[in-house]
Amino acid sequence: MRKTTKTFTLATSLALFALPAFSAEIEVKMLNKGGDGEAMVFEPAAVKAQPGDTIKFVPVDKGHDVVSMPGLVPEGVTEIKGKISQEVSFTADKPGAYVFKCTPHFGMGMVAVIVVGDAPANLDAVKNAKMPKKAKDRLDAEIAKLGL
Ligand SMILES: [Cu+2]
Repeated sequence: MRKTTKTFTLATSLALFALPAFSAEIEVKMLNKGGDGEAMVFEPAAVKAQPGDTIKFVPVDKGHDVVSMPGLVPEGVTEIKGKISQEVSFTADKPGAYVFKCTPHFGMGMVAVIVVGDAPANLDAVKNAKMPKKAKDRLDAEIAKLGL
């Protein structure tokens, strides 16, 4: 009996792996303080996603917003923008890098980068973007964490 169950489980697991388009929902928290002690953060601030995944920004702490940065999203992506303390979800259909800021805390380095697919075509634009030093430093560090 036990053996049959095991065999069935293995077969089921293999079938799940074989599904081509399994899309995930990835949650990014908006926080006054991150796990590493840093103030005003998206957590995680760097996300690797696959086309079709949904990214959900959750205002765990109030007073934050999430806004895509002009020129720092894949071509053809329209602005993604929430109001202060509002949850925002979007489906990352287009491959590339998406940079988001929190308007009130951008100067304090509150940025996030979502990379969809393996080789973002707009990575250079993102790396060379002009922004406040704290935001730039955090963005550089997060891109490095993704190995890009
Ligand atoms: Cu904020």
